[in-house]
Parts: sequence; C-alpha cells; structure tokens
Amino acid sequence: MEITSAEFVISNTDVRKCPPTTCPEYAFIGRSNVGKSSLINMLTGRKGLAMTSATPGKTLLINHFLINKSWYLVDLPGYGYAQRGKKVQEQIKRIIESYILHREQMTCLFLLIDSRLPPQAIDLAFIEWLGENWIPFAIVFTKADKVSNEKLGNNIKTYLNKLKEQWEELPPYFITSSEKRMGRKEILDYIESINKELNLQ
Ligand SMILES: Nc1nc2c(ncn2[C@@H]2O[C@H](COP(=O)(O)OP(=O)(O)O)[C@@H](O)[C@H]2O)c(=O)[nH]1
Ligand SMILES: [Mg+2]
Repeated sequence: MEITSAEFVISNTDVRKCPPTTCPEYAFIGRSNVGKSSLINMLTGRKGLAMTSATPGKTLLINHFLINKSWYLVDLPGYGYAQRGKKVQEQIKRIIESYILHREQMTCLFLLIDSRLPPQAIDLAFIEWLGENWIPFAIVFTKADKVSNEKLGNNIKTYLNKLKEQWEELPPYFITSSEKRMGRKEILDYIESINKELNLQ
C-alpha cells in the first residue's frame, strides 16, 4: 500500500473526544520508549509526524493521524514508566484501557515489544488482559537493528514459546526496525488486507 497522505488530526486524553468518524483505527501501544512514535513515522514516511523522544514517558495523549483520508494510525501513551509516579501511571492506565475497551473503530492493536529483551512481566500481563477482553492484536518486535541476527532469532523464538504457554493460536507478528525501515511493507500490507475486508478502498 502506498501512503499518499498522513495528517495529524487531534490529541486527547478522553476517548469520547476522539474523532467522531467511523474510519478504522490501528493503534500502537507498548512500554514507554519501545519505539511507537518512531514506528508511526517510519510507516508513514513522515519523520516528524509523531513526536519521538529519547526521554521515556513524554506522550500522555491519544494521538490520531489520518492516513490516505480513509483510516487512522493511533499513537497511544506508553505504559510501565515507573519514574512517572503511581498517580500518573494510574491515569495513563485509565486512558489506555478506556480507549481499547470502548473505541469501536479500533480494528487492530499493535503491541510493540523490544526485540532486545527477554519477555517482560508487564508486557505479558498486558497480553493476558488483551486476551481476557477479546481485543484483536498483533505483536511488533522493535529495534531489530540493535541486536545481532542470532540474538534476534533467539529472542523471538523465546517470546513465541512463552506465548504458546497461554495461547492456542499465536497472534500475527512483525519484526521491525524504524532505523532500517524494516517490516514496513509487511505491516502496511497487513493493514491493507484488513481494510479490504472492511470494504474500504
Ligand atoms: N536503533 C533504533 N532506535 C530506535 C528504533 N525505534 C525507536 N528508536 C529510538 O528509541 C527511542 C524511543 O523512541 P520513541 O519512538 O520515541 O518511543 P515511544 O516512547 O514508544 O514513542 C528514541 O531515541 C528512538 O530514536 C529503532 O528501530 N532502532
Ligand atoms: Mg511516543
């Protein structure tokens, strides 16, 4: 799929104030600093579209980007940034959960996982919560340029094996590097196939 237009539309902390359109939405979530905003920029080919930062925990907002005038990419606040303090973390949790549970337009949630690390308890707990709530999701392993191919392969295998302990069927997964533009076509093709099923374009 070609991206012909990508526009920032609105930032929110309240799901009720998200765009009132019925376009399908593809949302990106994961721990702070995992590479959500960089991935959105890489997918759209617009460097400054989503705000990226080397300091974790900057985005506390739900950000909507309209793509090809027909569907949205959504940058969600990152979870699990301990330095932020309990109260703020609770607030972010509420924002994330209300978007995921109540936003009917949300078609698929892309959960970003740092490909350099062994499975993290906070991500596994989040995946379990997604399962309990029947949320359609796919996994995106990020920062693949930062590990050797061997380590990358092993880490992903370990992750999938961990998921198999809980899941009969594994979710779709993608291996990406925003730095190397890796995984771009795969994710965009996946989104396109869902849009087609929804009879969009
Ligand atoms: N090498 C490398 N760095 C990345 C990649 N994706 C993100 N980063 C860096 O990781 C940091 C956090 O990225 P950001 O997109 O702001 O993460 P977010 O908090 O999940 O939105 C930034 O310094 C990015 O430059 C990647 O694929 N490769
Ligand atoms: Mg971000």
